[in-house]
Amino acid sequence: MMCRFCDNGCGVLVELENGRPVKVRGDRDNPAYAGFCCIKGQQMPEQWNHPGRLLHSQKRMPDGTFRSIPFSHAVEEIAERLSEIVARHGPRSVALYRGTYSIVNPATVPVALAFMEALGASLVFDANSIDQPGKAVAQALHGRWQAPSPAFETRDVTLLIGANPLVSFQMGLPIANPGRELTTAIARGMRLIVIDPRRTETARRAHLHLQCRPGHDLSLVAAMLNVILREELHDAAFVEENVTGHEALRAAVTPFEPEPVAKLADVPLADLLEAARIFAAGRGVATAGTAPSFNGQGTLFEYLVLSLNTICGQWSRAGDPVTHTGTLTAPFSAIAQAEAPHRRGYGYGPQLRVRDIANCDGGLQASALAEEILLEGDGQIRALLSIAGNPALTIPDQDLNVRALKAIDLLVQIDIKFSATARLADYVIAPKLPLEMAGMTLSQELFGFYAAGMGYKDAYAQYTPPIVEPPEGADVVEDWEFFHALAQRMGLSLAIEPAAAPGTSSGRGKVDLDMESRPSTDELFEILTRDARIPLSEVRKHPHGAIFRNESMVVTGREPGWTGRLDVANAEMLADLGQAAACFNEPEHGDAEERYPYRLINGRLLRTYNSNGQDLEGLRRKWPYNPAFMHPDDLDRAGLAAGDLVEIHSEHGSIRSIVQPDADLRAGVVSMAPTYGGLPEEQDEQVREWGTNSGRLLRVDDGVDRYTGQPRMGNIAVSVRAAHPR
Ligand SMILES: Nc1nc2c(c(=O)[nH]1)N[C@H]1C(S)=C(S)[C@@H](COP(=O)(O)OP(=O)(O)OC[C@H]3O[C@@H](n4cnc5c(=O)[nH]c(N)nc54)[C@H](O)[C@@H]3O)O[C@H]1N2
Ligand SMILES: Nc1nc2c(c(=O)[nH]1)N[C@H]1C(S)=C(S)[C@@H](COP(=O)(O)OP(=O)(O)OC[C@H]3O[C@@H](n4cnc5c(=O)[nH]c(N)nc54)[C@H](O)[C@@H]3O)O[C@H]1N2
Ligand code: SF4
Ligand SMILES: [Mo]
Repeated sequence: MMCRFCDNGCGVLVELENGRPVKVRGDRDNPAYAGFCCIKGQQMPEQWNHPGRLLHSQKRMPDGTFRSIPFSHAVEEIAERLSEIVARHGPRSVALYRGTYSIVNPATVPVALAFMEALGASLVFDANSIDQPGKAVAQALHGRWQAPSPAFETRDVTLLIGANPLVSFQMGLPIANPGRELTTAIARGMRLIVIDPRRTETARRAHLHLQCRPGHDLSLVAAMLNVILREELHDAAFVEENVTGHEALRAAVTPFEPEPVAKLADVPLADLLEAARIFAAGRGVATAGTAPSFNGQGTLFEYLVLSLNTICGQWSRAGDPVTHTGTLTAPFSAIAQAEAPHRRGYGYGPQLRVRDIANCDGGLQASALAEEILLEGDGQIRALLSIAGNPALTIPDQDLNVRALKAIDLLVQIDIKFSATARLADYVIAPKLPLEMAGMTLSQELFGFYAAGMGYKDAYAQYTPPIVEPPEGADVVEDWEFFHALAQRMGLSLAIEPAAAPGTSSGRGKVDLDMESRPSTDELFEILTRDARIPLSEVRKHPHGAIFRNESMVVTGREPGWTGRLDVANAEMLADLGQAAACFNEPEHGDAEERYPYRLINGRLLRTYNSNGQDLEGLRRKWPYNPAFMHPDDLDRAGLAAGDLVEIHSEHGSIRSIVQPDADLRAGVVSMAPTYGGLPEEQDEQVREWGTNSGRLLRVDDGVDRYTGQPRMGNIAVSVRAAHPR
């Protein structure tokens, strides 16, 4: 079966005893994952049996306690309250938040979006907006190469910036079994370059690790472009044929001289030069993780990464093999030609009332949700349907978000447990766990289109049937069933669209769902994969998953008369770059530098997945909380020892945390796993048990990316000092 504890979708085997899951291990017969299964996936039995798991939907009583309620009653009551709200305030007063776990079941998002559309409601907030929304906007401004980046087997260089794929299983190495892929690639000579303030699990295996100060990624990439263009190391033939604006880019990166940039980022100049030269000489791809997107200019940064790939010609050419040919998505062609930018990618409807934020290709900005709930007047959000995310812990400025979620008229949360958000909800819908639902690798496949260097390396697919029944007496549903049932109650008709890679929509349009009776999950899966290259029925014949390579698929040559070009000199991007150039060597945090001498960064832990898994004993053994990791020398200097309670202050707020040494971190940096802790009022007492929410140190209006609305979420100026238990 397919593990869905995280987005990696491992092929695993589940041992059952009397219909109950007891053990999970990797499936050696799975051709892509080859027996891989991490410690999180192994906890699925504990998660299934967990006393905190919700087996019934919950309703908040007037006294604040929760009572179990049959799913059908919950739907009836929610439909009634939503209808009232829409009748009084219009459909704009109803918003949706789609969290990370909404991709566990590929039918969830399509049905939820269909519900919103049928309701005429347009405010759909997306967790991606507080992740790497600039990636999609940058792509729109840069244009798209209609063939993938070079196949992983053919790469001789990989550049990772603020990404740790050996822990995150995403971002820059093929998903499935990235550790094994990296070992093989390094053995055949691929050189890995990592830019990260921590000597991470991934950086340890790098040919070159630039252990930079956080927050200098934009300058570092601009300096690499400077070196490459100045030394004429770029792919001149590719640029000549396919790119517009490289002279303007050359001029714009001129101020980013490698010497001062290396000095400010505190990396050896020789290493920065070598990184630029190796990357330009090799065949490969540069991919960034979350960290650089958190530094206030994610769109511009991602635009520079795309430009770096482009001027070095890091895209497949005519005749190159295509290894990821798609399986559950519609067939697409790979053509060695540029699709010129033809849309803005940001600044389109719906327009929010606050901070001049509108929608963008990276999703509607979730950090504006609280303000839209709290700001009275026309267009105020009065109901929020929150699916499989945890906005009370994950959106920057926790105190503000929790205040808003407490104030809203109707909060419905779909959640497997009483998460921080669920505890604020009026209704909690109890969903099935992945073990109890069919699944398929469609979401994983679509990752391949998120950014260059992501997704599967092969045309792999798996379908998994449900493995176990929900525990006896449970009244749980699949997430999408909630929206279908709600639509039925409210007299709405839903239609969903088959999944397709960007730019390859079949044009056959949407499919109406049966609104009389509930469709089956398999029926929905059939619709979603209607145009698939490999029919779902074929994929289902391979219970261990299979690779459906199309050996004959190669990149074809440019179409006759084609004139599209990739743009590396978008006017707004270069204007922003000019501004960045004017101030890149000024102290970043101004007057705050002295009072807040450390920089707080985010670093994910292997044993949890965002806010999920923190309650499972099997995962709590190493760290039940999220430590504030610091370099041992910094701890010594501050008179702190492992396990000490500290106060961490930023200009915006303060939290309590427990420090732990990490000699792999550079000095001056504090690294914490984000999205931990409970509600703000509980955190001081529970810091050793559940950890702390570092999002309380953030502001929603500080360091905002002007294209996506994403606030600064990393590289926060902080102070750290010993605290005494209250
Ligand atoms: N300060 C700071 N903030 C951040 C980040 C950061 O690095 N620093 N990272 C950001 C990023 S990259 C992201 S993607 C967002 C994530 O933000 P969200 O998507 O909002 O949060 P998650 O913690 O992924 O949501 C997990 C929720 O889903 C529930 N859940 C778990 N399994 C299932 C299931 O099978 N079905 C259903 N229905 N629910 C399930 C869990 O109980 C939990 O409540 O946070 C962002 N916030
Ligand atoms: N085990 C596990 N896996 C996960 C998740 C999880 O919570 N746990 N979350 C999932 C989600 S939602 C996402 S979006 C992905 C994220 O995937 P990644 O982006 O790979 O996430 P991280 O592991 O936090 O890696 C970020 C790296 O950036 C470094 N860093 C911090 N600040 C800076 C900086 O200013 N510059 C540079 N160059 N580097 C910096 C950190 O030290 C860290 O090593 O992971 C996914 N996978
Ligand atoms: S990496 Fe993700 S999908 Fe694979 S076993 Fe671990 S939690 Fe499950
Ligand atoms: Mo994320």
